[in-house]
Amino acid sequence: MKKFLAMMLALAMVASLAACSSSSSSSDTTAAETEAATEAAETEGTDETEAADSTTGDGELITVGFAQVGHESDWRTASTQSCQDVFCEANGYELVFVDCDQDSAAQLDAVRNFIEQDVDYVIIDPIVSTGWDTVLTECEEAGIPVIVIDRTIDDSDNYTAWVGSDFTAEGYAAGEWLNAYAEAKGIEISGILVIEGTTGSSAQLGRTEGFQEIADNYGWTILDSQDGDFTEAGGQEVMESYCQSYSGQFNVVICQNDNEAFGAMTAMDAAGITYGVDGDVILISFDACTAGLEYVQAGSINADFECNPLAAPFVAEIIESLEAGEEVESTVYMTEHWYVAEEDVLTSITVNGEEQELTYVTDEIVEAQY
Ligand code: GYE
Repeated sequence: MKKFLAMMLALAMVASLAACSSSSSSSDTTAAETEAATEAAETEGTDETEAADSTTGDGELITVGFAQVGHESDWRTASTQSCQDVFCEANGYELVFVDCDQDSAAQLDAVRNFIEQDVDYVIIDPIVSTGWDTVLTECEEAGIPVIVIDRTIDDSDNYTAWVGSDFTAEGYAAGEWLNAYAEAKGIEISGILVIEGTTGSSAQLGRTEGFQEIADNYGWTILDSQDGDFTEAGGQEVMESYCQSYSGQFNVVICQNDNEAFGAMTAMDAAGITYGVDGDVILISFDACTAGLEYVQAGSINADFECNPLAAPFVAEIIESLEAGEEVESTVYMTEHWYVAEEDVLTSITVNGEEQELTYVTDEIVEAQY
């Protein structure tokens, strides 16, 4: 899903830069600033909650309805916090937040309620990537711009912009890291077990596809790949059954998010299976939230492929531009880092011919993480 069409809305307004926690200071938001923010998203990622103050000339707040996936993971908590920090009254917004609890039908209802409430903008983090066409048309007919964040919508491009991560690239990186790491350590990959994220979510689809492609290239055996629903309980349950079914047959476990990895570690502990830098099983995770990085630093997770949840400031920039009648970038990728537990084994990997740096986890990195 890549759209490069830009969109303009004809509402001019004065904007100022301020985070909710700091006092407002006024300055006009220009196209150049918006472009700079987009650039920053692509090159640096963002770890700030600073956003443009959208208070209109007449002091009216901009209403934003956000249909959030749920509260299944640390990543999700960070994403929600970021949106609540940015779309607050001090920044000129009224946020209507709905936690859809991983229920796709509830998410469609939430968007329809936003239309009924006549919000100014709708933000959707789509639980699954399909089934969106009708409701997006309804938003369009109501004249409400939709901004999609994080996961993608794959069966419609009827929305204004998307801000998120390249999940397939994350899967590729995990695969290439595994190959380079196993080679460097002289480890033969005997069998791989995957604990997937929510079936049908673009995060699950992309990470699965990316890793599978690399596994096929190297002729690895993926013994099993089951849905752990991006939760700790799900990860534990799937790993418990893996420990029984595949005892002695695997030495790699890939969890498609940190919380699943936490559950998998509990299950492996109970089964007496060692993992991580000093263990028998190489453990790979995605997200790299604070708790995940702590486990990387401790050597329990070998490598953690970051997914940056702080999209909200970039969404605010897009809204500011739309309010000012300016063109917006319709596709914004967050920048991510690949975190590893060992400093002296590998410093980079090659993914599709491109050299990508690996980041060794230190105290400073853990402290700075969301
Ligand atoms: O990896 C997981 C969360 O959509 C990228 O959803 C996100 C995923 C993230 O539950 O922790």
